[in-house]
Amino acid sequence: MTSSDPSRRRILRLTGAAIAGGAVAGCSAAPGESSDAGGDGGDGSSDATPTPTSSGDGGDGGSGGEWTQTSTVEMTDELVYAPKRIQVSSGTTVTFENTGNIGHTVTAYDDGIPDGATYFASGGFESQSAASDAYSSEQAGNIPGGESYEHTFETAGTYEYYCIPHELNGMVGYVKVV
Ligand SMILES: [Cu+2]
Repeated sequence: MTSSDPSRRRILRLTGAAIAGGAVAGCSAAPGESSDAGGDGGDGSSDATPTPTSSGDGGDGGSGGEWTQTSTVEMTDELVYAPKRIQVSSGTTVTFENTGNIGHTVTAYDDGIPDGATYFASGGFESQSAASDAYSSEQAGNIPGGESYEHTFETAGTYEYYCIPHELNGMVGYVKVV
């Protein structure tokens, strides 16, 4: 169990990009890279359907997804969290690192965290609506390229979070705490 697995990470990134590809046209910020990333996008969770995955994915991380044991999640210009699903032990601090140029947020769904768990969102907001409102008005909570956000996960269970500006591109991720 090493903390990273480059080959798996690459696979997840590619499938994630393919999933996001259908809706990327809506994001005018993508520099250069048009997302003709090919692939079939089929990691079993969504069958590459271009429909938004806001909360329909459920709190279990979707069906058939693999859980990567790592404490680092990259946010990329492909508008994905990579890996999309990670598993950590209780007490682990997870770093969400923006490795691209496009800004992102890490914003938990109010109803996507275990009972008794602490709400988390980049910008330090205490609820999804607070995070969403602050982002809308002044882009608060934005994580620019090269910067990162950390959160320590204590309560066991599955957490679902999303990127406010790219939720409709399918930029949603999961953390399973065991
Ligand atoms: Cu994003």
